[in-house]
Amino acid sequence: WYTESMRAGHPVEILERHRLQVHFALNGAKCCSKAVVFSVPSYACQRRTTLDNHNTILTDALSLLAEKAELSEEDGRGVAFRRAAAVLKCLPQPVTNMMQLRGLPCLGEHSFRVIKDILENGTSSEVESTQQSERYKALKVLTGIFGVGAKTADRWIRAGIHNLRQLQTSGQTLNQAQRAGLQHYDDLNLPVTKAEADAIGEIVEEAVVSVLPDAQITLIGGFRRGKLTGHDVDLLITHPDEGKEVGLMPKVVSWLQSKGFLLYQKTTINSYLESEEGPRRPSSNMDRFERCFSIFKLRHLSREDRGESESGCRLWRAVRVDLVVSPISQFAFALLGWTGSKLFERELRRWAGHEKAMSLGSHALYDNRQSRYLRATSEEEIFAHLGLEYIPPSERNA
Ligand code: DCT
Ligand code: MG
Repeated sequence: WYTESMRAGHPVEILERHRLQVHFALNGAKCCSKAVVFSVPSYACQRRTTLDNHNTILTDALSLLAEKAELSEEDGRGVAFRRAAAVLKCLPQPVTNMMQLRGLPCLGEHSFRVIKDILENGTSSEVESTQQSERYKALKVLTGIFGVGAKTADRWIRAGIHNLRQLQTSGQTLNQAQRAGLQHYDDLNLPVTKAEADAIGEIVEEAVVSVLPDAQITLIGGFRRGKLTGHDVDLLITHPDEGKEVGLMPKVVSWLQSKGFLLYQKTTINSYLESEEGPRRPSSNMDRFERCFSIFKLRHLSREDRGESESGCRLWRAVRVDLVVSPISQFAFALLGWTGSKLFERELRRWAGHEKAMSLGSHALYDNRQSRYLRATSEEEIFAHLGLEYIPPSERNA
C-alpha cells in the first residue's frame, strides 16, 4: 500500500505518518478474538509518543487528577497519574473496553477506576467533583500567578484568599515576581503560539549575536517537540568555543532591557562545576545553568495573526520566556534535558538510575559502575550510552 501510494504521488509526510501508525498498530497492539489488547514498554523513554493522542478524554481526566495531586503536594500520586496518562497517550487507537488494558504497565487501581468510570458513564465522578471543588478552583487561580507555587497558594487559601480580588485587598506581601505575575495575569494565562515563540526567538537571537557573534540559539521545551502552543518560550544558548559563553547572560539581558523588551527578569548564574560535584552527585538540578526567568513585552505580529479586529486591541502582550546558557561541552545534555516532556525527562533519569546504574542530568551523564562521566556531543549519543533506541523530539510527548 505504501509503495503503491508513493507511485500514485500522495504527499510523503502523510504517507510517512500512516506508515508509522500502521507500524505502531502492528507493534503496539495485538488482536485477540474479542478486542485489540494493547502492549507497551514500561518506561516512557522506550516509547514513541507523538501529539496524535487517541485517548484525550481519558488522558485529560488523569492529567487533571495528577495536577490536583501536585497542587496538594502529593508528588507520588501525581507521578502515578502522569505515568498512567502517558501510557494511554501512546496507544494507537482509542480504548473502548477495560479488557484491552490487561497487561499495560503503570496503570494502578486508582487510574483503572477512573478509566472504567469514563468508559461506562462518559465521565469520571472524581474528576467532576474536583473541578467543582472550591479548593481546587482557588489553587488553580492562585498558582496561575507567575511566581506562586502550591505552598504559597495553600497558605493564602488558609488565610481565606480564593481569588485575585481577595489577594489584591488582603494586604499579603508579594515578591517582585508575583507582583509582575499578577500585573500580567491574563496575558500569561493565554497560550503562547508558535509564531510568537519564533518572533521571540528572533529578538533573542539579535540580542545574543550582537553581544557575542557566533553564539547559537535553539528553541527548546514543548515547541521543539512540535507543540503548536505552550505556556512559555524556552531558549537554549551556547557558543562553539568552550568558555566564550561565560558572562553572556547579563549582557543579553542588558541589551533586551535597553530596547524595552523585558517587563520582568531574574537571572541566576551557572553554579555547576563538575570537578566540585563529586561523582555521586548527579547534576539533575535544573537551576544550575546561567538562566534567566523573564516576562517579555512582545509587540503583536499583526492583527490578522491573532484573529483580532482593528478596534480596541492592544499593541503588545506579555509572554513568559526562559533563557538558558550552556557551555558547548554540556550542550547535548542541556538540549535533551530541556526538550521535555517533563515526564519523558523523569523517565529517562529513572531508566538511567534503575536500569543502567547511571546518573543523568541536564549537565552530564555519570556511569556509577565505571566511575566516570560519559561524554556526548549529540542527543543520539546520550540515548546510545543509555542503551535506548533514539527517540526524536516530536515523539517525546509523553
Ligand atoms: N523540565 C523538567 N522538569 C521540570 C521542569 C522542566 O524536566 N520540573 C524540562 C522539560 C521541559 C522543559 O524543561 C521546559 O519546561 P516547561 O516550559 O515547563 O515545559 P514545556 O514542555 O515546554 O511545556 P509548555 O509547552 O507548557 O511550555
Ligand atoms: Mg515551555
